[in-house]
Amino acid sequence: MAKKRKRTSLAPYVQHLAPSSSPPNDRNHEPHGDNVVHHNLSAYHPDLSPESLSASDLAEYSSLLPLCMVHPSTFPPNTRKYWRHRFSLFSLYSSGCLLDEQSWYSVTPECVAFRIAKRCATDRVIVDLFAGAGGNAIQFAMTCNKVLAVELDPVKLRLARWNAKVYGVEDRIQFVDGDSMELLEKLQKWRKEKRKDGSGDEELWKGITAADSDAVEVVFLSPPWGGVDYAQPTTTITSTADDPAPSTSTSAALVYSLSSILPIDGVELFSRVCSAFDTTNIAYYLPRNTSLDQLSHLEKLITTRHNSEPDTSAVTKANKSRAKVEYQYVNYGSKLSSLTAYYGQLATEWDDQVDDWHKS
Ligand code: MGP
Repeated sequence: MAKKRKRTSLAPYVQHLAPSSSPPNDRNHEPHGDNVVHHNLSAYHPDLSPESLSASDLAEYSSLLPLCMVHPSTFPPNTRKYWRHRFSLFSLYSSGCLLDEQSWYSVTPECVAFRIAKRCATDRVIVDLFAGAGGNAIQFAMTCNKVLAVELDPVKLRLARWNAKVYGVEDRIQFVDGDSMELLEKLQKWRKEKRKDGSGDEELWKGITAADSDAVEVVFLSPPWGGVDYAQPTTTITSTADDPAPSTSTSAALVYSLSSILPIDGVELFSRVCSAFDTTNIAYYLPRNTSLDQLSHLEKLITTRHNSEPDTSAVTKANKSRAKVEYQYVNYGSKLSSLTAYYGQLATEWDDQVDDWHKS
C-alpha cells in the first residue's frame, strides 16, 4: 500500500493572505468602505468569530492585520521558527492575537510570562516599561491589581491593547503611549523635588498620576536586546601601536553584556529605574547568556541608591537586597529560553523549597 505523504507545502495556505474577492457587501467587511483589503480571517485565526466583534473592534483588527506578520510565507527566514511556536507565545493565538515582526521574536512565551507574573503578583501597581505587544502585561493583569503598560511604538501599543482584549483583560491595564526614558526622567525629577505641594491626583506624565507612582510596587523590564542575533559571536577588529594592521577576532564565549541593551546601556537603565521609583522590587527579563557578574553588580546599585536616602522605607528592604536569577525553559522544559533577574523583595522573599518554577 502506498504510504500516505506528509503534506509539507505551504502553498495551499498562502492564498489566504491575498485579498479575497469577497463581494462588497461581505458581512465581515461591512464597516470599512471600498478601499479595504478583504482578508479571509478564518485562515489565520479560526477561533475568532467576526460576528461577535463590534464594528470598531473589527475595524481595529482589520487595520492592524496589514501591519502584522500572520503567515509563515511573510516571515524572514531567521524568524520563521517563531511562527511555529505561536501557541507557546499566546495560547489564545487562534482567537485573534496579532504580532508585528519585532514582537514575534521578542514577546515573552506565555508560560514564562505567567511564571514572572506569579512572582510579581501585587495588590498594588506593576509597571511594564517596555510593554511591546502585551505578552507580559496580559499575564500581569491576571495577578496584579493594576498594570501600567508603557510602550513607545504606537502600533505595538495597539497590538498590546488588542491582544489584551482577546484575553479579556484589557480593562485591567492602563496603556501608556510614550517613551519610558521620558517617564523615568520625569519621575526622578519629581522625586527629587520632594513633591512639595503635589496631591495624589496630580498628573505626572501621560495619565500617570502621583498616586499611581506612589502605588508602584514592582517594575518589570523587558527591553530590546539588540535583535535576533543577540546570542551570535561578535567579531571585533583590533589594531595596536606595535602592529597597526587590523586583525579580526571572533569571541567564542557568548556572554551577553548589558551594554547591548537598547535604548540605553542596561546598567544605566537599571540605575535610572532605581532613582525613579520608590521600590527595589525589579524584575529584569534578559538573554539566557547574560553576564551573572553584571547582574550581581546591579544589586549593589540598589543598595547604594536607597542608602543615600536614609528615611525611605525602601532602605530596610534594600539592606537585605540580593539578586535571584531564574533560568526559564520552554518546549516542555527542554529548551533554555531566557532568564529573569529579580531584585528587592522579589529576591529576598524567594523560598527555594516552594518557589521552584516547575511547581508553579
Ligand atoms: P531567541 O533566543 O531569539 O529564540 O529568543 P530561541 O528559539 O531560544 O533561539 P535559538 O538561538 O536557540 O534558536 C528566546 C526568547 O527571548 C524569545 O521568545 C523572547 O521572549 C526573548 N527575546 C528575544 N529577543 C531577541 C528579545 C528582545 O530583543 N527583547 C526581549 N525583551 N525579549 C527578547
